[in-house]
Order: sequence, then C-alpha cells, then structure tokens
Amino acid sequence: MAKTIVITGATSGFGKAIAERFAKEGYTVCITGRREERLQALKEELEKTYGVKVVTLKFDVRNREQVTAAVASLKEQVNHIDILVNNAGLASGLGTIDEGNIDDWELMIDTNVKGLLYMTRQIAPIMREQTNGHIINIGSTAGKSVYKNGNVYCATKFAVDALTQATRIDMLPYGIKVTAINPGMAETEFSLVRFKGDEERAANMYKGVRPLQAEDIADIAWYCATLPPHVCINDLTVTCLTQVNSVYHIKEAERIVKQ
Ligand code: NDP
Ligand code: 8X3
Repeated sequence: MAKTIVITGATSGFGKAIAERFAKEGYTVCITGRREERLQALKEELEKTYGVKVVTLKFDVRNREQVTAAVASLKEQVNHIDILVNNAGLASGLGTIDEGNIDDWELMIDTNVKGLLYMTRQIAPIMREQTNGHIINIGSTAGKSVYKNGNVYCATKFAVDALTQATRIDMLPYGIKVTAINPGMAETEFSLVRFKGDEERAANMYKGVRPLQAEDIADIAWYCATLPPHVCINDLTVTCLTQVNSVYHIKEAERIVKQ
C-alpha cells in the first residue's frame, strides 16, 4: 500500500516541490494551503504525471477549527499517515523592534508557531496510535541566529527549533521520528510575500547569489524520510555555497575562484 505524506503550504515553494518529489516516488500526497485553484492544479498535475492519489485540503493553519476539521476529513480518506511536513509559513516585513508592524508580528506568530502547533496536535496522536510516523518541521537559519530587522520572524523560527526538540522528546517512546530542516536563503515566493508583492525588492534579495531552490529542499526531505528505521536526523541546516548563516554571506562575484 502506498505511504502517505501530509504537507502544509503545498501551493508554492518548498511545499509544492516536496509534494512533487514524494508523488514521483509513489506516495499518496495530501496537499494543503489556502489557494484552492493552486491546490486543484497541482492535484491534476500529480495525478496525471505520476498516477498517485492526491488529497487536497483547503484551510488556514491559523484557524484551529479549520485545522481540526481538515484532519478529521483526511482520516476518512487515508488509513495511515507516514509523514507530516509542517512547512506553511511566512515572513511579513522587516523592521526594528521599536517601529515594527504589530499586525505583521501577529501574522508570523499565528502562522509559523501556532499553525505548526495546531497541525502537530492533530496529527501526533494519529502517529502515536500507529506507533510510527515522521514529523518534519521546516525551520530556518533564522531560527539559529538572528539578523538585523528580522526579530519576530527569527523568534518564530527559534520557536520552531524549540518545538522540534520538544516534539522529539515527547514522541520518543512511540518510535516517531522528528526532524527539523533549517534552510538558508532560497528562491521561492518567500520574499515576494515578505515584501508584500514588491517584485523588484524580492528579486533584489537573490541578485548576485545562487540561492537554494525548492527542489534542493525536496531532495533533502526525501533523504531524511528514507533513512533506515533506526536512523533519525534531528536537526539539519542547509545553505547555498555562499551563505554560512543568517549573518555571513557573500555574493558569487566575491567568491575566490582559481583562474
Ligand atoms: P512560499 O511563500 O513559496 O510558500 C509558503 C507556503 O505556505 C504557501 O504554500 C502558502 O500557501 C502557505 N501558507 C502561508 N500562510 C498560510 C496559512 N495561514 N495557512 C495555510 N498555508 C499557508 O515560501 P517558502 O516555500 O519559501 O516557505 C515555506 C517555509 O519555509 C516557511 O515556513 C518559511 O518560513 C520557510 N523558509 C523559507 C526560506 C526561504 O528563503 N525561502 C528559508 C528558510 C525557511 P497559501 O498562500 O496558498 O495558503
Ligand atoms: C528564510 C531565510 O534569511 O530570509 O527563513 O530569514 S531568511
């Protein structure tokens, strides 16, 4: 029987690439997000290309009732959940703590922290009952070291780091793997969302660098998910070649290359 993966935020970026990667390998894929048309388009594409079962669930991870109802509906459609990828998330704005936009702060905290908690709270008992499963949380280099004006976004990703460690401890007796994947700068819709649709500012973020691509993260998720049963990656940080962490990065042109 095909294994099942549930991915939050599969309408774009990492989530979409992870859905494609696991569908290609024959998984039943449950894709979630708020943009219905994108969910439907991806479902059609994956079913047609890979002949796998695709379940779509349209909900907002910030809404507790919607999360509960979505997972209840999923339980009717699949009889086992092998992997949950808590990926849905965003940065909204950049600003100092004394002048930051409080609506942005609430949006990031509600999505990145509370949304991840709501999903985990619904799926973890299912995995506990199964006595197997794998929870993969998408953190960030921003959850390892803070950067200027990143305050609240960084705090949400530090929270993801703490919650991943805590979930690993809580799920330890049940044979459930828990992994944090912490990417550095990656070219998705992330910056477009952070800068509220300002395409030029978003594109500027990646000028002169060769950032990670969504497919790189999908390959890493596949690697983490396919290790032998006794092996669990707890914490994995990945950046492009020219980035060390949230603070230290250079442009491609600054890289010393032997002529
Ligand atoms: P994208 O903007 O491309 O994708 C974000 C996804 O999250 C979308 O599918 C979006 O779906 C979903 N999402 C956002 N808010 C909600 C919500 N309230 N309810 C349900 N789904 C939601 O960005 P990325 O792929 O880059 O981001 C994915 C994750 O990776 C995030 O957690 C981000 O913080 C993290 N990350 C990104 C990095 C980067 O540089 N790109 C680096 C490190 C971590 P929809 O709008 O349809 O709801
Ligand atoms: C996304 C990477 O550096 O923009 O988490 O915060 S960064």
